[in-house]
Amino acid sequence: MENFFSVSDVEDVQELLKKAMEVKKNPLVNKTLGKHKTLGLIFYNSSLRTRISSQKAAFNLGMDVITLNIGSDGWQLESKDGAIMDQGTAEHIKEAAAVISTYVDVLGIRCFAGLEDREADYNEEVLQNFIKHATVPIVNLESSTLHPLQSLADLVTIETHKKKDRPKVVLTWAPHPRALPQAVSNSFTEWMKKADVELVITNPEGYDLAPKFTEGVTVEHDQKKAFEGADFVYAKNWSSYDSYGQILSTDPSWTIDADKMAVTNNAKFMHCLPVRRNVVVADEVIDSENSVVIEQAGNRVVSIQTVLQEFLKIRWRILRTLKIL
Ligand code: AN0
Ligand code: CP
Repeated sequence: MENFFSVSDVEDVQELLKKAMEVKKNPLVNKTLGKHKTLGLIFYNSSLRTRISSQKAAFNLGMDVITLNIGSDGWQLESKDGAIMDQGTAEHIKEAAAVISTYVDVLGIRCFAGLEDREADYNEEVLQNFIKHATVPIVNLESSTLHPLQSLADLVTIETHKKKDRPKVVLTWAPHPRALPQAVSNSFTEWMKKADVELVITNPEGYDLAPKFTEGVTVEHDQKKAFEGADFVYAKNWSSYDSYGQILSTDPSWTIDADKMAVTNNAKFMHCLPVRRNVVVADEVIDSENSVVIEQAGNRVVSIQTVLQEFLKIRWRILRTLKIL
């Protein structure tokens, strides 16, 4: 693994899951692996879980952490190649990525979708530029279209709670007053396709995710039908992909409530958080004993720690050296 940008960077998802379950069981066995190594974290957007779980995981490995909030602390960074920089941006990612690489050993970046220009978002300009110009491994802390650390934590959560070899997992759209990215849902879909689960996605018409993610997956526009027999219900809002970035519906009949959960196979309720109560999910569901959202968020330490461990092991440095030679 050279970077952790998408599921495609992972050679063997089952193997990584196995390592993650070990980390969950024994988080401190590698407490000196990261001695004298530094994790850099760059945030273009807000975060609670990603920021704190990354720090916690680094501490579990004996690493130091440096965080930079672009926007409030850092220079505005340019991501377009060949840009004439006479507007708002003061520094190009080309220099920023190369410079930061001299200070840190692994670099995490969060930069959400702008939700205005679909092509620019789906080209992943910011993260791809960092990958191109950094000389240390890049970890995706949620990019325009993907949130793989969340998906690995989700996979750990499902592995922990599944009662059959191939559980039915339903990813359901839910209403939200703001336009949100498709990153969490895209990523969840691509990771579940590599896991041993029966995946069904349910969303209103007009909210189908990008075909490259939904290819081969059952998409059901009748939410209640999709919920039948589900072992896991994963709720998330996303804005439209077809009418890019738009809110086409805030229909409260899509809110996850106890009536809908009643047709499932006593399903566990999942959400990546932050969640808007009584808009996305009714209190009666998120407060029920079937809700695993807090443990799921706790597994964010497990997912980033598993990834950091991979990069701290000698193999990565040999790969990078050979490439430079
Ligand atoms: C973000 C999103 O939907 O991508 C982050 C989720 C982890 N959510 C919000 O902005 C509310
Ligand atoms: N789930 C998640 O990534 O949360 P934060 O946005 O708080 O980091």
